[in-house]
Amino acid sequence: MADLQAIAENIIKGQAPKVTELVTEALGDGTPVREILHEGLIAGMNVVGQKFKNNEFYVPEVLIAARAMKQGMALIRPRLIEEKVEPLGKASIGTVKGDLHDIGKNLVAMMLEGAGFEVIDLGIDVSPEKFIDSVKTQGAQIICMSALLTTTMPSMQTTIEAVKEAGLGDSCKVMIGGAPVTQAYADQIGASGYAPDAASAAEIAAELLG
Ligand code: B1M
Repeated sequence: MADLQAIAENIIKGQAPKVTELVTEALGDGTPVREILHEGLIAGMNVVGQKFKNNEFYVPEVLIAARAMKQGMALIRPRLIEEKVEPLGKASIGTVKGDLHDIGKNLVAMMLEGAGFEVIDLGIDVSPEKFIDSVKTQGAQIICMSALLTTTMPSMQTTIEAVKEAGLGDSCKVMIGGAPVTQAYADQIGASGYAPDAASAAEIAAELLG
């Protein structure tokens, strides 16, 4: 019988080869792919998120755990599609127009994926039009915007206004974050949510779509 707890523990330790071995074994012995995903991979990433929030883990540990998670996901993804396992939701994420910082944005993307979201990563320097296109053509249910510069924060407001003008205000949520961003700013520009760190971002996104 597959050891799902061992998969979770090796995600936390960032042991990608061990995760690959255990996930392959689990798929081989017929463990349902949903269980491998939720009780193995996501369970491990949840602990990583909590440790990051509590300052027990720092960026390098999270990146190493995320790499292990990605390898496990690559193995189960064909089976998830085959068995039509629904993601928690579809999120598009990007650093806003004019802003090239992507370390925090990448962490948020990984935590979203680790929580069970399908993530469309739009990269850096993302215009309002590109965010809107991710909703219209790819079915994103939540737009996640990151900004690290006070000078690029207004692009978040421009995007929110463009979302409303495009008539998508009811069909998609908008979450914002990044070092200079605050809850007060999110309230001021009418964002649906704000998260101070990557682990909270995954929790808030799940709440917003729940
Ligand atoms: Co830049 N930079 N930088 N920089 N840089 C800052 C942000 C700055 C504070 C440094 C400083 O002056 N002390 C300053 C901004 C000042 C301001 O606006 N108030 C600054 C500046 C001025 C600049 C340039 C203008 C410098 C210049 O060229 N004169 C330039 C701008 C380029 C541009 O974007 N157009 C620039 C360039 C760069 C580099 C390219 C050299 C590099 C970026 C490399 C990269 O990202 N690939 C860089 C870096 C590394 C930084 C610092 C040192 C680190 C940022 C970082 O990655 N932090 C930064 C100073 C600092 O913060 N100490 C600085 C780690 C990361 C994990 O944290 O991104 O905050 P963070 O993400 C967190 C949370 O904020 C949250 O979760 C993450 C994990 O917990 N979060 C979200 C982030 N996005 C979220 C989205 C969410 C929810 C949560 O929902 C959607």
